[in-house]
Amino acid sequence: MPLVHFFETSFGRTTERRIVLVQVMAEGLTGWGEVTCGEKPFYSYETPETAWHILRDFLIPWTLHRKWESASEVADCFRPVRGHNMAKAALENALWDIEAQQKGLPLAQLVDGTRSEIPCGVSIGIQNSVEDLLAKIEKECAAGYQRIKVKIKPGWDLEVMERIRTKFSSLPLMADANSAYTLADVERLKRLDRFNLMMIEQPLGWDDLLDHARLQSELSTPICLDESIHSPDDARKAIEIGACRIINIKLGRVGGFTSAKRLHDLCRANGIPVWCGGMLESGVGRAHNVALSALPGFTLPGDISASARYWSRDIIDPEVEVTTHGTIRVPETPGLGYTPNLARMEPLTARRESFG
Ligand code: OSB
Ligand code: MG
Repeated sequence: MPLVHFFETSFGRTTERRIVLVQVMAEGLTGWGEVTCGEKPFYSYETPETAWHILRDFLIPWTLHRKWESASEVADCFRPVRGHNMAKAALENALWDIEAQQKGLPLAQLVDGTRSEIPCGVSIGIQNSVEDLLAKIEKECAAGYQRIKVKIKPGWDLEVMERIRTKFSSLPLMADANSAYTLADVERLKRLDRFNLMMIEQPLGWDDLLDHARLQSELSTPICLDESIHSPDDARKAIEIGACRIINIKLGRVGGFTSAKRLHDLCRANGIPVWCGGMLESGVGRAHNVALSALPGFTLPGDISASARYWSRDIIDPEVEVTTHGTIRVPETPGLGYTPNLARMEPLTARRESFG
């Protein structure tokens, strides 16, 4: 699926998504899940190829022809595979979709969501010029989004923030570095404190907690961890050593709803706000993100914006839409609440494999 506009982070530019979807048929119902990994192993080691392999050779054989009482049982069965959380999440989340349909409940309600409307922010990538970035921020503010996140890296940081703050002095603003810095940059990162950012996301190593704790003790801006948190246990350790004050939860990165719910509960018990991250998902993954964001601990606006920001035509009906006050209404119909459109997927499909 070609993106409407390229998306650039400190690890590179994406113009086109290649997405693995999982369609599960059980007891006359169909559930959907999305593997949210990038095309290249830059955000994490997972790619569409590794996900296909792990699903085909391990997770699908372990899941087929078994009686499942609940989607919540699946995570334990997947435990022998170390990592590969995005492959796991796609299949587990499809089963949550089926369970919600079986019980006649909206997915949000099945996973203990309480909100009827969720607050939304946008993530704006690195642009060709600061002028382009300022124009994009202006447009998204006008659309009603409740906070703006911009991507930063060394050389696209202090000056850019200065220009943003000159024009938008009180805008709820944050920065995401996607691991572009090291502890050698502490002085540079400390200079971000003056911009009154809601948080700085994942400034240091993708697999690090300790250095983030060191950095957090030097910064007044809260650190939010993304790449470093793969499980409730990672979150417990991060909180214990003070590596962050906020956590971004992504269903794929943490391995599905079971893990995401536990992580949410742990953060809530510890007074750590969470929000739902995005991975440039198609409508399928986007629908799962909407359901997750209905949980009560998701108090900060997430990176779940309208389908139209990414796709000329999304693969679900209706598409995800955002209100003029920057929210998404949580669907009230059973299951995902959005219908995957097979006819629209067909011409986009490069490969298909069935198991049964
Ligand atoms: O770090 O949050 C991130 C996209 C791809 C990989 C990593 C990230 C992102 C985003 C975009 O920030 C969020 C979105 O709009 O889907
Ligand atoms: Mg991030």
